[in-house]
Amino acid sequence: PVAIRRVDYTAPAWLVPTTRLEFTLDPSATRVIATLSVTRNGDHRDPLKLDGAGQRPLSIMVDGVAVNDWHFEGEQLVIPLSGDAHVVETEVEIAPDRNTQLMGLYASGGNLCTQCEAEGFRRITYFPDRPDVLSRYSVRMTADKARFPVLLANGDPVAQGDLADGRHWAEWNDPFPKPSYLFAIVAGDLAVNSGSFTTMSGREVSLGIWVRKAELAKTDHALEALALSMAWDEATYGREYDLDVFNIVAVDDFNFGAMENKGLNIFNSRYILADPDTATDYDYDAIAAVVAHEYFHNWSGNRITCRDWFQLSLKEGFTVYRDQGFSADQGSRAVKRIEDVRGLRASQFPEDSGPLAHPVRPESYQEISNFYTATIYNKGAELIRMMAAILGPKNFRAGTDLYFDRFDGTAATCEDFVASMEEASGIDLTQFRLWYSQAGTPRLSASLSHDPAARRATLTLAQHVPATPGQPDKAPMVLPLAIKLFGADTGTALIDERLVLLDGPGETIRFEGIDERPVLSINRGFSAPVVVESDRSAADLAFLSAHDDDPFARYEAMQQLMLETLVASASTGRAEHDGVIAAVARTLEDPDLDPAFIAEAVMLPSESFIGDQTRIVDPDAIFRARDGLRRDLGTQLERQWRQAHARAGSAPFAYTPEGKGLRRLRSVALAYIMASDAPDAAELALAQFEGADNMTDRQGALTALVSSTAAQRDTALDRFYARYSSNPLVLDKWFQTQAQSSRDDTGTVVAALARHPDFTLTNPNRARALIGAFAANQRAFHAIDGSGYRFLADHLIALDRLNPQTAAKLLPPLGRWRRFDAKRAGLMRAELERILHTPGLSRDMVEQSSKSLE
Ligand code: HT7
Ligand code: ZN
Repeated sequence: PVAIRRVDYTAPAWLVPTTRLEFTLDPSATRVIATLSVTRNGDHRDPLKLDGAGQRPLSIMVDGVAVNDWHFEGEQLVIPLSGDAHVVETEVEIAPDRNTQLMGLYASGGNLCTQCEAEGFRRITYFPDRPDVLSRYSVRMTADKARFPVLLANGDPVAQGDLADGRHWAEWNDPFPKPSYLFAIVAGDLAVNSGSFTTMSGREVSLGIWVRKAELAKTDHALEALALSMAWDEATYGREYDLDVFNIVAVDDFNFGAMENKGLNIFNSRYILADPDTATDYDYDAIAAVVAHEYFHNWSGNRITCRDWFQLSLKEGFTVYRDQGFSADQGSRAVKRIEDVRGLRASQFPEDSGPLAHPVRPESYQEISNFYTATIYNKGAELIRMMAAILGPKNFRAGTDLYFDRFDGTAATCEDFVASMEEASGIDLTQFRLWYSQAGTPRLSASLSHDPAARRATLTLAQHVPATPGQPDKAPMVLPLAIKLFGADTGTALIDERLVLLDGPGETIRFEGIDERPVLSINRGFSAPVVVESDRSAADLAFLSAHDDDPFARYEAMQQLMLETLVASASTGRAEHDGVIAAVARTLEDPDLDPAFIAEAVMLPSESFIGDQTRIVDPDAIFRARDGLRRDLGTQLERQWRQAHARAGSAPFAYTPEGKGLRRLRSVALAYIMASDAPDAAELALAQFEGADNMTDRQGALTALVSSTAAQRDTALDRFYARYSSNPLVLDKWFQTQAQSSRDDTGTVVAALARHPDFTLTNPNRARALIGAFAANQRAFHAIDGSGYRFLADHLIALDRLNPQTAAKLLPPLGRWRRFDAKRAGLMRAELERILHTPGLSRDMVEQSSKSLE
């Protein structure tokens, strides 16, 4: 496999100022005529090289004359050109209905749609398919009118008409130069939920959410989220929308969440469709976040795109940071931050400490699709957040203004972004840039001592960045650490919060005038994405969980207390639960706390996060330790859980921050009541399931029941299936919930579900719901007989033949073999070897499996 390296970047030899595309659409044989105006870029004699994948040219013309002096270099079409400007026309035929990879032009639910990021455009036509070639596109589509009554493309509609033979045509024009990965068309039988938005300069924009007619009633939330996003980007970043039309189309078969194609976003239907009966609060939140994310890309991604794919985090990290800010402003900032940090720890931290670790700006890749990772997206967002903290809000906004103004209409780099921040603020970010080039999660040790006689507290900090593949030695990073001290007796703040920038291997900070014994609150708000190792006692953690005035730090103290308890009991087998139980009781009984915060704070760390704290993961011991603490919490606080459950009460469903918080607490409380083994627990869960007027409560009850052996479990699963078997998105929940069960028979149940008539590998959502959820189930996946590993490998090999991208994204759990005992490690490696040696394996899977074995 060939590695593409960042240092090898060279500017494109030819530019393509304009592109005309004519599609004659047919699911089994679509003709594409591409007319490119090309201009030589610089002083060279190189031929024109156009990327292609899977197709052959039917004809090639240069300046209106057929030519045959072209050849292939691999899949690149090489055309010698004598002058500095030419018009090149190619014609190809492609088969969308045989496109199971879902890249390029493909069929989904009888409609046709495209996915071009990162390198899908080359599967549609020959083109320099790289993000730094920006072109103005005009598109004409011709299709059967009965089958494809709606024809959409990027930009603004220009004209449409009927043909005599039952076909019709439409022309669209996008005035903004864009890279090929932002190209999109859709043809289908779709209905629209229309809206409008008046921009800050008074322009009227038509908004449309396009779905199958039967789903129209589920699109209001997405449409509202779109208008809210447009207003938020104006208010927060001064960014206005630029076309007359903004369309979103939902499709069922999609490799990712959504795609920000200029003026024509295409979405996985799970991030559009919502009504109370079928979508959870989590789904509603995710829909708003993804709609916002794709909309925000119009500036951070489309108007300013990436010079090359090594700069992917330039658009993705910044856009995640922007969508996180948007979501935080819609509800509770604290709860949003807790959710984001939990997500980072669940997906990015393990990536950063495993064989697939890579810097936020990678140095090389074999298959770029493998680099749409939590590191690029979520760690990338943390980098922007740290710069915002270091600069302060005013300077940060000045930096983004400068960046947007200076690089508008160009393909830029991460360096351009950081340099804009530096120039606007006058703050030197030289060392900060290491965050872009060094992989690995820094570990920070923090120790606070107190000398009452000298009235002084001394904080000793030290950092270490662990080795990662290809990076054995690391330099110290800049860590912005928000710090505060509280008096252990009075609970009062002893100093105001301050931002300490640790930029060396270690530092000692003195706080004068401290009489009372101080308790350290550090990395408040998760100001730096690091692992903190502190010597704070269990009593101090419990104190912070009750008294810290930063909700995130309060949550964090509780998590740390739980983690230390669980790690100790997993390794010694002895359970000492009193401290956690008392701290949880205090939180539950605090009348001033938001129920949404309580729900987050009282939830135990996941089994995988507990495992991340240990050198060799023992999934069975971790399960026993966690289950034991859950049971003790359930039993000893049963009265409080029942109160919390009842408090969340019977108010009719409303998607409001208050409603969401109460529902969240309700299901967390129900899960603890189930854990208490109270005789009526399963009946209570079934009653919540049956009485629910919304999916959040119903799914919460199903999740509480699915790990139990009570008869109510099967009743609920059967009723759920009967009610929702015709709704693919809800059926995904049915598969997923069962794959997450901690019952002893989950491996067998999941194997049977993989043979269920409703299971298919051709739909990525369904594959992820069962296979992905199973691989994240620590107990079942890591069964000591290796059956979980074998199951995953069998399905990834099968999935790779259909959809390599989706298969490769599900492989990383096998790559964590170094963290397990010799027996499990050997079994995991054997499955990785089996995958790697499968004949015809995709480049995506070769890269993931070979790196995972290194
Ligand atoms: N920028 C989009 C990435 C994306 C994608 C990547 C690979 C394969 C399929 C894909 N679909 C969308 C999504 C985003 O970050 O907004
Ligand atoms: Zn994105």
